[in-house]
Amino acid sequence: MKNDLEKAQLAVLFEKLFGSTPRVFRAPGRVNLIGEHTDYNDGFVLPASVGFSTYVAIAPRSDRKLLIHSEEFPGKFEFELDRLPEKRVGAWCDYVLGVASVLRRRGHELGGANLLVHGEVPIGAGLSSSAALEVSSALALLSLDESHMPLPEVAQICREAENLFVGARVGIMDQFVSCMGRAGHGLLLDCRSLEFQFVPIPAGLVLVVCNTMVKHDLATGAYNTRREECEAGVRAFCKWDPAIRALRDVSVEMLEAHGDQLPATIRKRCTHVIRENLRTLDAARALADGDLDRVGKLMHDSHESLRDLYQVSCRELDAMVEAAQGLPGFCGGRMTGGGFGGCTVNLVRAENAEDFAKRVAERYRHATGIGAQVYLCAAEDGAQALS
Ligand code: GAF
Repeated sequence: MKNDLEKAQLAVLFEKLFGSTPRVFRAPGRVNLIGEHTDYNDGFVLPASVGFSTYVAIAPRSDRKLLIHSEEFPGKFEFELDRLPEKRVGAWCDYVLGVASVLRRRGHELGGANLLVHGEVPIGAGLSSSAALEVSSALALLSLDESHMPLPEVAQICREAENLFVGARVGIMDQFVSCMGRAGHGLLLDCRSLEFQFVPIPAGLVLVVCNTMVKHDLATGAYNTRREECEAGVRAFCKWDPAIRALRDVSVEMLEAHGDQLPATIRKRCTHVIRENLRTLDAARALADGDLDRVGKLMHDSHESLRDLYQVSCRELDAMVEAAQGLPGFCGGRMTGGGFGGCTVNLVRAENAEDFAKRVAERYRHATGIGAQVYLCAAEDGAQALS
């Protein structure tokens, strides 16, 4: 219903702007239930796609220009398809351009097109507005030559766009779940093999996403540093077992045997990743069994590990996690996404969700002086063509 409405409104606007009837594509943002900073370590993640989406309307042009417009993001961009920039231009259109450039490099003959973007995923909140824009743009651009690409491949193209064009060394989680998410389910993904399974989220639970409304500047630099620290960990463990290719391959026994020979910071980062992988598998089982006490405990441990070992939390995220404790209907919560601001995710019983949202925001304001936004979400389906 909501998607039909968004599609119709965007199509009307598109016709007014460009004088032709578009096709419309949608891709959602995500929350990650558990499995943080594990994707680029070939590990496991358990995200869900949520009801905020980015919509892209597209229609071909007769020349070889790419026009990228949006009503809510600033700037109207025009590029020659045969002279696309090699690297980011420093604007939101980079996510679209990056995808176009990777598709062309892979041999897709894109023709000229007009694109109109409508994004409702909160920006900078750690809910993957960039993956939603990449994936919806990829589906739109692929429709130009009627290409049928399996969605997991679309996810890989989008990740490549972000790694090589935008210059952010992200893992595959966000793009994958934006493509493949399923209503009512978390998606347990093996980020090495890309095998996945859907884990039902017990009926009667709401995903309450609490936005701290802060995003610290540190985020991008620190993300890349964490990746380098993990790589340093892999190099160290390789000395003890040359078969180790990623932290995914390091067992807890190996960590315990050799951990004290690692520099303290590297040891902390490795400990987080190795144990977070186990917690993620454990949480997927517990969620499927409806063992919410166990899921809650694992989410709690995940947050502490991200705070103390991986050191990607911040005062506001900790305050938001703290604010949820003990509220009626609360089953578990933690920071979600890359960290240094953004959101927490909370599993809350449906009958308590409205009250939880109000009270968590009050407590957070009391602790930090900041007015939060709180979203009551369900896991929704991944990307799709709407027309
Ligand atoms: C960001 C990245 F984009 C993901 O790939 C993932 O690494 C996440 O941070 C941390 O789990 O969202």
